[in-house]
Amino acid sequence: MTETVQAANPGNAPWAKAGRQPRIAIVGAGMSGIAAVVKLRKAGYTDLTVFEKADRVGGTWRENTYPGLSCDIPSRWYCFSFALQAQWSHRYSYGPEIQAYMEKVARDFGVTDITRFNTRVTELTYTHPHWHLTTGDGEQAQYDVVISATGILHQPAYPAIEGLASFSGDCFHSARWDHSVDVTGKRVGVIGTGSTAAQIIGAVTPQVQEMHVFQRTPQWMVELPQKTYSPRWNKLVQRFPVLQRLSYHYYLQILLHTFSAGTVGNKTMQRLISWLCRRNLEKNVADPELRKKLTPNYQAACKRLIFCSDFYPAVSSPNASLVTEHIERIEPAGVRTVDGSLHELDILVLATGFDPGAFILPTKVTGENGVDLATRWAGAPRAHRAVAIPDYPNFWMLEGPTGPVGNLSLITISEYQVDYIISMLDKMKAEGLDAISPKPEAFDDYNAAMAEAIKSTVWITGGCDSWYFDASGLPNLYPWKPNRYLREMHNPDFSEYRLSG
Ligand code: N01
Repeated sequence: MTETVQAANPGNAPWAKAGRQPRIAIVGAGMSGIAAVVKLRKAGYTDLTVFEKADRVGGTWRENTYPGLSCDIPSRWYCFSFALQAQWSHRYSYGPEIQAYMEKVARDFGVTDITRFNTRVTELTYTHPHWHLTTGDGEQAQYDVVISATGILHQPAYPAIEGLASFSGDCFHSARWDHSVDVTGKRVGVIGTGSTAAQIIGAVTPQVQEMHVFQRTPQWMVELPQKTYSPRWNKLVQRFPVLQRLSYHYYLQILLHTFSAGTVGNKTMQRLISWLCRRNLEKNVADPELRKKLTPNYQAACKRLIFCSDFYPAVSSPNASLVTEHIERIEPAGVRTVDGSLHELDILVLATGFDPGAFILPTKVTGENGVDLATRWAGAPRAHRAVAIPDYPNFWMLEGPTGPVGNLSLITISEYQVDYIISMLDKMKAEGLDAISPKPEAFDDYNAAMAEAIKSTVWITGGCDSWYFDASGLPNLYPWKPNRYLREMHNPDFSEYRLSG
């Protein structure tokens, strides 16, 4: 431990002027942290330390272990461009396979070697031109650059429902699945009908005695065109790596130009998404009453579109009931709804989502002039091009606020963001700069343009509420086509930045 502190404090001279490597702290060893290490090293930045609060890499794929966990982005695209893999068992991978892939890539590329596991970063304080990092153990160290790779949805949101603590059965959040509890033959309740709930309900309903689905708002969903890859096909892909690369780009382009384009104004795509959702509902839910209850009153893709083929058959099965009456309170025996019914349960699963405004919080991040990040954001996190914030020099975010998240591979987005950060580091190196941060006026102009553009996206025009909305009353998302964002990441405009040194 002492060794790390000493190594991190060899001197106060700014790295680019002193002609040495920048000491870079990366917070989080999920997929964006892994991407950062591999790409930074390849670009020649080798003095890297990763801080990971848990005992393994993997981020969201380590935290989420619920039954049915899978990724609705095709496997051949949901992977690192520098570590394409031929051997995927399915077109859409299940959670354990993705977690194994993350661990393998982290091992193969030496990420685990430089990761300090079980080490939570609790404070980051900027004193020109360095960042002072404090861990949960009270250890302190100094870095030239900090990269936040914490992900977005990592703080479970527990519903504020009266009596929740009084439930006498087993109760847990979807992201804290209790594997010691056997659901077989039990009366199970699931609160929520988002992407997570849909996967859990699809997987668990056939095993349980009763499945009670507590739906506050219906969701649009399309079928997931899942398929098993044959060993023969995987062998062929392995033998001809060009097929891996072709598949990667094929899925990237398809998603960019279809579902993603549909959310930011492409009317043809919007109509196609709506049609696919309606057809899915009509095809897979025979009971007209049930279909009515499952039909949203807002436009498809307004909330994050769900890709799931198991949910409708599960909720239509004889042991399932869809409860649309609102929850009044939770009692020791189960869930009481406003119509007075008590839904008696053995197990209650809270598939109620996450705090979408967390990002690097609750780490206390203090920028220039003592500006506290949580205070600055005040529930409406903003960043310049989703990666940087004025008054927080040499601090970069992967998957930061207002990025193009949604039905896209976040791995690709992270990789492009790392390329952007590398351009900034190269600039600092070439010009001997001490610090780099967005100009407040560039940040304001960018965010004003986003606030205007977002009004015509389906996230607002679609007429729904979702976790995309923050305290500003607007969705915390990139309002233009995601390929524009990818271009921006590869063409940084340094005139938007304050370059000091
Ligand atoms: O969470 P959510 P999630 N009483 O916030 C309901 C990603 N993901 O974990 O719609 C009753 O979407 C809430 O109801 P309402 C993906 O980006 C990806 O499912 O607010 N109900 C909603 O139904 C996704 O968008 C994959 O009215 C309450 C649900 O809980 C994101 O994670 C797989 C309630 C929360 O849905 C989050 O998905 C899974 C209350 N008090 C997830 N509070 C992939 O395949 C909340 N709800 C890549």
